[in-house]
Amino acid sequence: MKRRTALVGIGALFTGACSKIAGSPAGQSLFDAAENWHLKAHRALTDRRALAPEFGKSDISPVFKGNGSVTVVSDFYTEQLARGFPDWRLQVGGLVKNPMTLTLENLRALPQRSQITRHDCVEGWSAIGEWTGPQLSTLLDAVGVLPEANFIVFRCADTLYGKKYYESVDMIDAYHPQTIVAHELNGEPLPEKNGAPLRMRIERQLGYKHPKYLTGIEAVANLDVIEGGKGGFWEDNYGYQWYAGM
Ligand SMILES: Nc1nc2c(c(=O)[nH]1)N[C@H]1C(S)=C(S)[C@@H](COP(=O)(O)O)O[C@H]1N2
Ligand SMILES: [Mo]
Repeated sequence: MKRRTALVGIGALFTGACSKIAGSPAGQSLFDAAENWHLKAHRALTDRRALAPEFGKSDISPVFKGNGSVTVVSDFYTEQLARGFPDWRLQVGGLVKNPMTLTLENLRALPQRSQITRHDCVEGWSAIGEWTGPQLSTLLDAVGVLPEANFIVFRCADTLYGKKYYESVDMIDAYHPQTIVAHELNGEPLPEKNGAPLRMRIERQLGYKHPKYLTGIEAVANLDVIEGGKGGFWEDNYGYQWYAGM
């Protein structure tokens, strides 16, 4: 986290984070948009590094529904799902010193974090589940994110309504302690509908910011050159806010 978060004290967080985003063309349009009362108010009123609430085992929802894509339509996926994903690879690259390609075994060998959290979907449902996996900060520290990088983009294997799913967050959420690359839900390998074999958990954000079927993690300077330019599938195609912090 550590590196970036350590650079900014609580006082500097507001100006530091804002000037970084405002410096990029995508960031500028984000700031111009009417939506940004939410981002600005949220940053002014809350410490974005605070933890999302965590719950007890008895709070875990009996069913954690699948939403959006509930599988990946490809022969590779079907075959890998049947075999426990031996050939699934997570690429970690972009603006980094040492890009890496990781297997599930590699990810399981890292220090793990488990957290029982509530997932809130904008469509009006919530579910509580226990997620386990390495912190994203561990991976980012391992590859060495370059100072030019302002955002982390998440690549997914699925398409939804004919478009590739992807998402992105800023460095505050990327290095947040509850931002993990989850490979387990409730102590079992991720179910197909919930994003097997890998999905992000970014607990201070709404449901659509938690990409499933994860294949890549990419450090970038600007979001305007990625896919539709607004930082995510819902943002590009359906006008959702990029900043969905809670
Ligand atoms: N790759 C991918 N990730 C995704 C989606 C999707 O369709 N594809 N849907 C999003 C939405 S809107 C929600 S609410 C959650 C749903 O997660 P769940 O299926 O585990 O309930 O995943 C998010 N991540
Ligand atoms: Mo959602």
